[in-house]
Amino acid sequence: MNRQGQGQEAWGKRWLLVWLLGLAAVMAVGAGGSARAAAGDSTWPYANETKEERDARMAWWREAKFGMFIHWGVYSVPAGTYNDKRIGWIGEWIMHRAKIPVAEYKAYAKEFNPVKYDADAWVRLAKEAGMKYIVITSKHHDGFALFDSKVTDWDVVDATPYGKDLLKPLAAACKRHGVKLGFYYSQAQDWCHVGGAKQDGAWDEAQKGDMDKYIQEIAMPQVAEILAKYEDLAVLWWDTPTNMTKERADMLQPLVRLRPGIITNNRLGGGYPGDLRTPEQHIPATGLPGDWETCMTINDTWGFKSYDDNWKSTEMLLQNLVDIASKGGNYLLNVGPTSEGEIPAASIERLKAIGKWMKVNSESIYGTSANPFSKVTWGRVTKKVRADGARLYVHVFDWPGDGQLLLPGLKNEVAKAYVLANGKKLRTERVKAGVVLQVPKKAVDEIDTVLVADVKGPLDVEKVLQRQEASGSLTLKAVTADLHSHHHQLTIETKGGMENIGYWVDEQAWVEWTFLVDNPGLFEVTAELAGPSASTFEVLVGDEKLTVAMEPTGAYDKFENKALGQVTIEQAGKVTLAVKPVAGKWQAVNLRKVVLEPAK
Ligand code: FHN
Repeated sequence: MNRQGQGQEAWGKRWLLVWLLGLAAVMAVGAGGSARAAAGDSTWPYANETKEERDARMAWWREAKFGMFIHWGVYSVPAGTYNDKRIGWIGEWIMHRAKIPVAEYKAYAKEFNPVKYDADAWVRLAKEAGMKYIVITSKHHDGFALFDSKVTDWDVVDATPYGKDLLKPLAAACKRHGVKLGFYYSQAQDWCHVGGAKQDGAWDEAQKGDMDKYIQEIAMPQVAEILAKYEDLAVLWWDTPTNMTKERADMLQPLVRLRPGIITNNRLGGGYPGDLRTPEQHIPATGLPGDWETCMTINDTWGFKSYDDNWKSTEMLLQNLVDIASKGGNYLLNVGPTSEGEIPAASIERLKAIGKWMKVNSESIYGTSANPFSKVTWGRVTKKVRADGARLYVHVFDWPGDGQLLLPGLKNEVAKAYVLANGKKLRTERVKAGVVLQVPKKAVDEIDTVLVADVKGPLDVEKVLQRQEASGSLTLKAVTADLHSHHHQLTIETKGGMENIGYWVDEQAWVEWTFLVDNPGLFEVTAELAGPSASTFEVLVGDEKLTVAMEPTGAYDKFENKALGQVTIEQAGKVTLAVKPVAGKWQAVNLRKVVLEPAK
């Protein structure tokens, strides 16, 4: 509603009160705080939290594992097209990418009329998919609020024909269905309000202004509004800290105290770590320390684009969920509804398919922790540790043709093993390399059949090294590599149904495999690689080094087998093979595998 005159004054007084309360709370922490946040600052509201308190605060989120991200706003009206031109990249950035003037962009709001919006159906869909929480864009970078903000008229109530708060019914539906609710809030970038940050600068005079003033007059009161108004709010999801100095972050951070116990992410800026790390559109190869959440799109956009049909398969989405759980993270999977309020059918279809699998197998996801084994090539493992042992959930993506599934290095006795979907008991056999589960001929689920193995006593798994095959060859796959990169930037991604080491842009990043050789000698080294540009790297095996000048394959997904040269392995035993970029001559390469074959 328009808050002119009296209304504005009343709001101003309320806001001042909220702000003073926040400030008082900050000062209280400052006086008593001995423990400090990683950022070393008392404005971090959980500075004095003990480990037990933190565990209790994070408990629901750690149990949940799977959430729905919703990017919804005025950008769903142009839906990727401006002046009859398809605008590249993600849909919610259309205003920025096409440099649409503020007044012109704001006119789209007149067509934002989500009459088909059914908050209850959205929450039921999330629940059916097995998602335990929802995070929705209360305000994205275009500055448009999906709630009835008293701070601005650039919101759904004042600027659209729909005229009703969109978040209220969602909050009510979440409460009804026991789904946790979080709000995304773009605290720094705001392309419509004066002074908000604009990545790469403003493109319209109407945007220019003082960012501190923007933080004080728009971001702070709006954050206070959402925290005060939506009492069940469980997550505050900051995004893109463009120009967010420590001083600016310090203005926003104390507000978090208005909703005690709320979880925040690491994107506020100003050096604040928040509660979660948030890898975007990729899964860190070996997970991350602490709590983390990979957010991902189902197609290639967050906000709705009418022509983006590059939908990921159910198989990929489901295996991503399992992969993330096996590395100890959460999966926040996005939907981008239309301006009429509909979630695209392709998203619904995939979420329902995931839900079907979750109905049978969700106990292998919720509340689980990371894989205890050295990397396995047939799938992933999640686990639940109990006082008297542990339950292993063995997720089989590639069903073994010989009916034998090795749990490498498992020392514990297996008390019982069965197929989760039908309870069918499995025989187990202890072998030198670990424990073998004798599995049926056919997988129960083509995408991921889950086997359960209950083991006795404290979990005891020895890291098992890959061994040379009887033929003398060794296939070193992407999934079994140890990745070394700054901020866990290197990752394992899937292209053409096969995993590769990807995001290898940093020439300091390198990878290695350690394996056992029984029959040393001379080996031919080949690798399956892809990359659009010429690139030079070294392959180091023991004391030997091959310098490889790779010809381009044409594209990042055009893989070719390349002969790299020959190396001699002198002695039987443990051997390490590393692949390292040559500084100054490196261009990103995707690597599927390195193969060593005895030379003829
Ligand atoms: O710029 C945004 C983008 O539009 C989207 O909201 C994603 C979701 O994590 N966050 C930013 C890019 O990191």
